[in-house]
This record gives sequence, structure tokens and C-alpha cells, in this order.
Amino acid sequence: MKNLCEFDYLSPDKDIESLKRSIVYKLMFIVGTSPKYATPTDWLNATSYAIRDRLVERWLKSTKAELSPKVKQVYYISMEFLMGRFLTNAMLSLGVYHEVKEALKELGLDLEKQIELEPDPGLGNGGLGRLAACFLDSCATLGYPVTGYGIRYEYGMFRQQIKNGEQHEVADNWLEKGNPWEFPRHDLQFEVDFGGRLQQEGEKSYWVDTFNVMAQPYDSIVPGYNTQATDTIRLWSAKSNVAFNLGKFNKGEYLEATEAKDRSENISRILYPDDSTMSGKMLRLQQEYFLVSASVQDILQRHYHLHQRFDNLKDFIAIHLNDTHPVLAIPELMRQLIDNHGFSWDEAWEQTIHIFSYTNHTLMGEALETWPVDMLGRSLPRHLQIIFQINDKFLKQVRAQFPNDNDLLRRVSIIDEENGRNVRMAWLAVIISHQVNGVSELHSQLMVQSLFADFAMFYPKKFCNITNGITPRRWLALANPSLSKAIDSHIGTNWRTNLEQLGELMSLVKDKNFLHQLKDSKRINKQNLAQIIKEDLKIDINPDALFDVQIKRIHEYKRQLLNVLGIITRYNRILENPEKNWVPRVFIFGGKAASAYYNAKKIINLINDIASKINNDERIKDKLKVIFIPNYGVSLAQHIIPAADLSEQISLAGTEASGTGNMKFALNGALTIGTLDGANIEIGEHVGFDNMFIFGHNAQEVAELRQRYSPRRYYDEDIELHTVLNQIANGFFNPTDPDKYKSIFDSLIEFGDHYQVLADYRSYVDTQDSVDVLYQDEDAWLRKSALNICQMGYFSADRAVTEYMQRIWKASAITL
Ligand code: 26V
Repeated sequence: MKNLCEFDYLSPDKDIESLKRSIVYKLMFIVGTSPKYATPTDWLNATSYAIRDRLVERWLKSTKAELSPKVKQVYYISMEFLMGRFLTNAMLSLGVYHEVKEALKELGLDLEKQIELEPDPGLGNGGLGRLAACFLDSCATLGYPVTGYGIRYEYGMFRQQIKNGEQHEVADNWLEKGNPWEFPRHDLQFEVDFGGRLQQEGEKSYWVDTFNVMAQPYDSIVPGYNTQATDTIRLWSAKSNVAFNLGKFNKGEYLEATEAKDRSENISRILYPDDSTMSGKMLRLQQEYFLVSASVQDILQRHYHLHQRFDNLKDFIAIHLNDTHPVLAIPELMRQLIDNHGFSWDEAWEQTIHIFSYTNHTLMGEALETWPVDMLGRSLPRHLQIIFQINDKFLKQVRAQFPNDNDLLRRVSIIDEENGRNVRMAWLAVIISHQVNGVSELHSQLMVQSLFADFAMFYPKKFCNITNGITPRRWLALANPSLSKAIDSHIGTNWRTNLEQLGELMSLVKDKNFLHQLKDSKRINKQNLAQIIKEDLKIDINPDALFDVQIKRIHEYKRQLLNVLGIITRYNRILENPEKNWVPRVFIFGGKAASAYYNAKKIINLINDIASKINNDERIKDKLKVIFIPNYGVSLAQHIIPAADLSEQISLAGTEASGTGNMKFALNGALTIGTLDGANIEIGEHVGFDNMFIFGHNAQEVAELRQRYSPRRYYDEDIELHTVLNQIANGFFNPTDPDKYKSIFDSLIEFGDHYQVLADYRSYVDTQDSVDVLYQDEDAWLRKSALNICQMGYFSADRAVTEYMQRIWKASAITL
């Protein structure tokens, strides 16, 4: 038989007539309904299948080119991916946006409405998951042979509802109406073992009496922009290998009959929606192992298929660990090589230390993963044994170099003996990985000075920085069509794949016509957002007001509270001096709090209580509005960011590893008000600190201040602050329950204000005053906005992944 791969693939056409025909065809033959009876979701699914078809040829071609024994494969393992909606991105990649819009119009449908029906897969918590998605987009666009591995959570990030100002969490059943973008691979399943015990025969260990779960892959296409190149994201779903217990079923014990099956399948049921604390739950450990075991088996199988040997593994694969969540991949690779593929321990070690690399995304102690030794021993005894062996080998090296430093040994041991016995996953990642990177210059510096200082001394060359980036396709071309069009009219369209070209606009920052285009575009985006807010929240906002936006997870270190203190200050000042020529402002918040994070939930409640007081205060009118947009996620961000005038990036210096929202805002022409933290610093270096509003203590000052910090001093000495804090404590915003926010007051005044909110208050409020002054000079504001847009080229994820390729993964693009 002729090799099927050599056939010309059947590529459907992309003209309007063909698209129409395809959509109706899919509606009838895949969705199984007729145009007469089709629901909006039926049409969406039909359209998605029709567009997907047009990506498949590219995908098969790319996959064929990638699956060559000459190609080094890169695997990006992440517990989280926040991919955003697929349809719009696929249309953009194919260059068929307008054709599809027209085809649907002729079928009597509105593309923009269709788009909003697509569920946004919330398979992540925040920055780390969205970064993974931006990176895949860039890798596909650049033709890098990268596969993303993750979990197909049946329920993603909870949907956030606000009732009486409080956050309520509702299950996110994102697969409810089917997912046209996934290809289930029913015939490719891997067994993942848990539990059991070790049987020792001399040197050899046997892991026996385990119970197991099957991992089934679901693939989705990651299209490159304007190229034939694509990549794949492979998400694992847990499947029981026992259907159900027929004996029990026949006895009428229906629930019991499916119990074992349900227990196994629970592993991929739900995303852990907490990005603030490491809670040490068994199910989370099982999820992490499920992901890495299936992925490593798949990687080895593919490698063997291509090479018929394993001893050249390190030359042909690179595995990247997105934070410590997939670090069990390290002992898992060792285990599979030793127990299943005949490697000696030393041979397995030699491969492993050249294969892994790791990105650290947080320095915050409470989010660092450690697992109790006994829990790990119960679930994964063989892995625990390998981890102990790795630790022994490492500590031997340390002892040889620093013979009498017991304190050092205790600090660098993978096993933390101090608080119970815990395995420190970050230590394991650092010891084995050949490269460890931070995500902004400041974060990477702090990483080697604090968290990994001992290791930096031991492995000086292991640590590096790769500053994060964002994909210009989703965050400018898709999110902001009016600005994109304005840019295109001056420099053409190639900035989408070469963002540094925005620099060519520098000659236009004083050009009236260009500044007008920017102004018009921002106005359109603000009107669109005002419309969304009107529809969803029934609140009118003035599109001519300054839109001041803080959207991100609700977390004390991100200091939404500082923003709140500023808003109350402004409110008080307006009431005191209503006749002044106030610059109208709309403060917009969005973000979810981890469900068990008490203080974060209180902050949401406070924002909403303040909002209802201020928005309903007749004396204030349009001068001040406060909006909390519920259920923040990727899709909402695409609407909110292009409409922002001011971007709030106000974390306590030294705590926000990088931030990526900061980049999206600046690229869309918002000015940043921010601290010298994370990537804010590098944004300033590129766009000019004169074109941002920097305030507050820097990381070094924060550390010094910590030694002698007294929040009460600020409370006592700053009258405005004093008033504002009293209003929060005394129930000014919630007279029916006056003690409601006493705990917030206490966290600031009685319990030390850990995030130094009060220390930066005065500087923040003064800086906000200078924002008003600048906003009144429209040309000056627009010029600074233009200077931001033109100089953000560096923050493309294309640049970031290219650095990963060259400095860490050491692989090359495929040629098609
Ligand atoms: C932490 C944890 C703790 C253990 C349980 C599960 C879990 C899940 C997520 C997280 C958060 C990880 C840290 C994170 O998202 N860091 C963010 O990474 C962004 C991309 O590098 C960066 O821009 C943000 O500054 C950083 O906070």
C-alpha cells in the first residue's frame, strides 16, 4: 500500500462559499442537526469543526516533520494551562477572520456573539498557567518542536459569582456542551501506579501490590500564526481500568458498583484553585504524579519509536518543569529507566541531569511545595526511595566540599527534618536540573540571593534569568483590533511575529494623526467595555473617565488594599471639595480569591461594599465609580485590557516574580502605576521611567524597613490615612454589620501589615495625583501611551521562548 503520509492531504478551501458549505455540513453530519433546529451552541460547534479542519493539514505536516530522529524534542510539563478561547485564535492563525464573519453573516449569524458562547477553559490559576499558553503559542509560531503536557481537568477554575458583595464559587463544567477542539486518543493509554510496597532483591527494587489508573490523552492543535507550523498540547484524563463491579450492580448496589471507577477518575476531576498556600493534600499529589508518569511514559515511547534505543535520550529530549508541580517527573524518569529499561542507577542519573530544566515562579514560602515523607512513602514508595538516593549522593558531594558545615547540610538536604519530615520539591528540582531560571531580572537576582543562595554557591552556573513575555497575537491582534489596524496603517502587519518592529513607530509619537488614531481606538475599547459592564452589572460608566484597572488574583501581596485605601481617600476628598475640577475615574477590579483565603475574600467584599456606597452616592455623580467585574479570566482580560488607561501593578517590591498583565496593559497603551517589582522594572527600562508612575519602597528598602517596621506610626501620623482606616474599621461602608472589616484593620495595625501597605500609602496617593494632572493634558498623556506601545517589543513571548531554546533547551526549529 502506498504510504498514506505521502498523499496530498485534502485541504478545504477558505473562501466564503466553502466556509459556508463546511459549516452547514458540520452542523448536519457532526453535530447532527439541521439549520432549522440548530441552537447557537450547535452553530458554534459546527463553525469550530469547520475551522479545525483547516488546521489539521498543517498539524499533520508539522507533526510528521517533528517526528524525526534528527529532531530534539522539547516537552513543557505544567499542571496548568490557560489557553483562552480557541476559535478566534484559530481564525487569526489561518487568516480567515473576515471570511468566517462574512460566511456566518450570510447564514444569519453574528460571529462576535458566537465567539462569546465558547467556554474559556480555565485550567489554571493565574500567571503561571497563562504564561504556559503564551509560550506554546510562540513555540508553534516559531516552528519549535514543543509539546505541552497537562491535565484535562473535568472542572476548571471555579466560576466566581458575587452575591451581597461576597464571592461564591460555582463549579465550572466547561466540557458540558462538548469540546470540538480536542482529539481523544482512545487507543493510547498509559497505566499509572499508586500505593503498594517495595520488595527488595539485592540491589533491585520491585514496586508491587499497586493499584492503577489509566491515563488517556486528549490532543489539541496549537496553531502557529501565519505559518504551516503547529504544536500539540496533550492533556491527560484519568480513566478507571475497571468498568464497574458487575457483581455489586447485579445485587442492586448501584453506587458501590461504580465506587472504584469514580475514585480513579477523580484524579483528573478538578483543578486545585489555590495559588497561595501549599496545603499538602493527597489528591493533589496524585494529580501531579498522574501527569508526570503518563507524560514520561509517552516521551519514552516516542523516543524509542524514533531511535530504537534509550542511551541517547539526553541528546534528543529536553523536559521543562513549569514550577515544582511536575517535579516528580525526575524520580519517575529515573524509575522508568532503571526498573523498566535496564539502566543502572548511575546511567539513569547521567541521563536525567541533562534532561530537566526548571522555572521558579514564586519566592513566597507558603506556596513552596513540600510533601510529608510518610505521605509520599505511602503513595509512591519507589519514588521516595529514589529521592533519598539522590539526596544521599548530593549530600556526599556537599560534605566533600564543606566537610564541617552541618548547618549547610541541614539547609540543603532535600529532606526538611525540622517541621516533621518533608520533601522539598524545589531543592530536588534545583539539584537535578541543568538550568534553573527566574522570570524577571529582579526575581532571578533575589532567587539566588535568598531562596537558592546555598545552591547558587554550589552550582554557580546553573541559575539564569529569562524575563517573561506575552503573545502579541492574542494580546494585541485579537484583543485590540482597532489599535492593530492603526499600527498596520503605519508599519504594516509584520509586528505580529516581530514585535520589535513597533519601534518603527517611534518617529510618530508626536504625529497628530497617529495620536488621534490611538485616542479613537482607546475610546472604542472603552465604549465596548462600558457596554459589557452595563449588560452584566447594570451600571453606567462614563467612557470619558480615566479607566483605572487592577485585574489579577486577589492576594495580599498584590495589595488590592492599597488601591482601596486610595479610592476611599479620593472619595473623602471629593466630598470635602465637590466643586474642584476632578478628573472622572472609574476604578475597575477583577480577580478570584482562593476559596479558603479568608483575607482575600474579605478584600473582595470590601471592594464591593465600597463600590455600592460610592456608586449610589448622589453627590459623587460621574466623578468616581468603582466596579468589580465578576469571574475574571482570559476572555474578560481580552476585553478589559485594551480599554484601560491606567494599569495597577502595585505589589510589595520583591514579591511579584514578574507579572505578565503589566506587559499586556503597556502593549495596549495603558500607563503603569507601579512599584519597582518584577518585570515592572524592565518595562520601565524599555519604555522609560518617565512614561510610567513609579512609587513606593524598592525591594531593598522593603527588606530594611522590615527590621524596624511600625505600621501604627503611619496611622498615627498621616491624618488622611487615619480617617480612611477608621472608616474601614468602624463600618462606614457597611453600617448594618459594622465589625465586618475589623479584621482588615487589625491585619494592618495590630498584626504588623506584612505587605507594608501603609508604608507606601502616601507615596501612592501622591502619585495618583500626578496621574490626574497628566490625564488633563491629553496630548502629553497620549504621547506617553504611544511611547509605551512602541517600546514594548522586548516583552514578546517569541523573544522569551527563543531564549529558552538557545540557552536551556538547546533545540532547533523544524523546517517544513
Ligand atoms: C501556587 C501553588 C501552590 C501549591 C499548590 C498549587 C499552586 C498553584 C499555583 C501556584 C502559583 C504559582 C506561582 C505563580 O503563578 N507565579 C506567577 O507566575 C507568573 C509567571 O511567571 C508571574 O508573572 C507572576 O509574577 C507569579 O506570581
